[in-house]
Amino acid sequence: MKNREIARIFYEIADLLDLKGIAWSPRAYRNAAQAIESLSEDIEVLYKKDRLESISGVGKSIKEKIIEYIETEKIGTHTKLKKEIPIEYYNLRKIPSLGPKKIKHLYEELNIKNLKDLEKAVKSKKIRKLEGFGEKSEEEILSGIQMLSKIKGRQLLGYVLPIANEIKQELKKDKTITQIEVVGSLRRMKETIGDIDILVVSNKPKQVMDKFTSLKYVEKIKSKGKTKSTVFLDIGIDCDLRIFNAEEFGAAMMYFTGSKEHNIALRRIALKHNLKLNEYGLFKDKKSIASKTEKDIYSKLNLQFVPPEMRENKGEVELAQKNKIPNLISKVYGDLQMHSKWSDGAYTIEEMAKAAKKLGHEYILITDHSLADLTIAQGLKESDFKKQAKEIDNVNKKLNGITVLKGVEANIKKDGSVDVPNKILKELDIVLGAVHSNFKMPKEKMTERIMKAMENEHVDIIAHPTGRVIGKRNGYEVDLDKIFEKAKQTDTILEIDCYANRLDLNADNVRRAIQQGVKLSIGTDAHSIDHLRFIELGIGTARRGWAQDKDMITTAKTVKDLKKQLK
Ligand code: DGT
Ligand code: CA
Ligand code: CA
Ligand code: ZN
Repeated sequence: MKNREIARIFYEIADLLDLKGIAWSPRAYRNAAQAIESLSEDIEVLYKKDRLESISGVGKSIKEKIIEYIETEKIGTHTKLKKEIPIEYYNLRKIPSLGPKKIKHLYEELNIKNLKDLEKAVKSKKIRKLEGFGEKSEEEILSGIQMLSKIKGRQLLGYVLPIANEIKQELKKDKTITQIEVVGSLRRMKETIGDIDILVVSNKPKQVMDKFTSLKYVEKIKSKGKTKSTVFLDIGIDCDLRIFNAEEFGAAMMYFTGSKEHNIALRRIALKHNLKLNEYGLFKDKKSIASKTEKDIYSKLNLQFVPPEMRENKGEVELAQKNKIPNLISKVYGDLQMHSKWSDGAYTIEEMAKAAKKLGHEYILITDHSLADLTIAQGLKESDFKKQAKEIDNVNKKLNGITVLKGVEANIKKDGSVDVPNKILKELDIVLGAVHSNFKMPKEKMTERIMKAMENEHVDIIAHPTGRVIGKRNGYEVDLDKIFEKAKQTDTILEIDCYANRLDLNADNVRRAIQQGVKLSIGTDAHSIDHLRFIELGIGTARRGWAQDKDMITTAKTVKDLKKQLK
């Protein structure tokens, strides 16, 4: 399938056009890229059926480029742009303080083409001398580079997960594969992923390895053997495939799911029982006494089964010994944060609702941004709320099986007040408050600011409570213990924002919050129907934070039960 390649090229064209300062067409390329990326059909099939124009965002000119790629494996416009501006724009854009104009400037003045060039220039203090830059911006660039190196080579769970599943589905077509599991940090739902680990059972190892190393995602084969191969994928990380016997599969799953720390703790327990544990089984002397399933092994170690998300050696082994592993949440019935065309979302409320219904949700909350304070995103003006409410009423009349709730993601201003008047807030079903500006306040001031918003009787939920963005910025300074206390005192809910680069609260903070008795909600922060699937990242994060149904309000099956839990 060429869908992904074509989408990638279109994204790149959009970036390069942005750099050239062309206003209109980057958006068109991005829209088309997004649609192509999320197509379930093979784009070549659509091409053969002459149905390319049925893809949303694909008009005559973009259609021609798709055809050009399918027929010649390249797109002239793209090649030309790359020649004109030979830089790794996508990577440079990861530095938060660099926009298209600055990137262009850096290229023209200092010939900076990639992150390596950028780092060199910062270190030799060349950037501060440029017009429009200074010592301060050099510092900001450096801290951006440091932030990136922290997650270096790691990728967001939300981007790796669907690819890992596609690889799994692709491999599964080989009918000699009788078992296949994605293990490692992916199975534990860690927020970033170093590499993908896959285990299979098959009696035709060579055939499986041939298929694996020739998958379309493979950019380079790093090693290829009978029982283990490693490839480098086009998304920028490795994928390991290992083949085991069916008899050993449980032991292999346990070992390669990790975490390493969890494994070490288990091996210690095994030793206490005079047993030996490795990736092939649990052994007494030289005889294997359990290996086929993880359950068998845990049970032979006198342990309760530990859900993968808990396997970090952070107290779960002790709970398993006492048979006290919590019954983790597994399903939610709604999504309490998403944006529509009314602000910076890409789809209408009806489109979002239909897509959410397909995912099995009973209710969704539309939380478009309010306008004040925000300079980048579009938002609702006071006069828009009535119109939006009417639209939501109409959608609810039209659709069955899902309820659309009225909400807003209001900005918490510097002084802790929110930028939507109470007379509007009180008409809404659920109100989110969020910090989107003035991130650099002292800890005490920021804590007071958020606590003041929690005291507002209309503010039900604090969205993305710490403001961190993975690989981009740490959260603002805030005293979470005080926030938790205030949350309980005011019946304010804290959110797990499921967006791939947010996951905020993160797993550790989820655990702290629920230990204090704070209730949590879940919201994808979707700006497109494709983002609604991020709900599974939020559920994974909740599970990594040991959350149970009682800790979350979104486990309510009905709107009525949901609302009972709000102030
Ligand atoms: P990642 O890939 O950095 O996101 O994290 P993991 O956990 O997937 O780590 P990875 O891919 O290096 O290894 C997969 C699992 O294999 C890991 O979670 C535990 C197990 N493992 C790897 N190396 C060791 C080791 O030296 N000792 C033990 N006990 N387990 C190991
Ligand atoms: Ca891994
Ligand atoms: Ca690995
Ligand atoms: Zn937000």
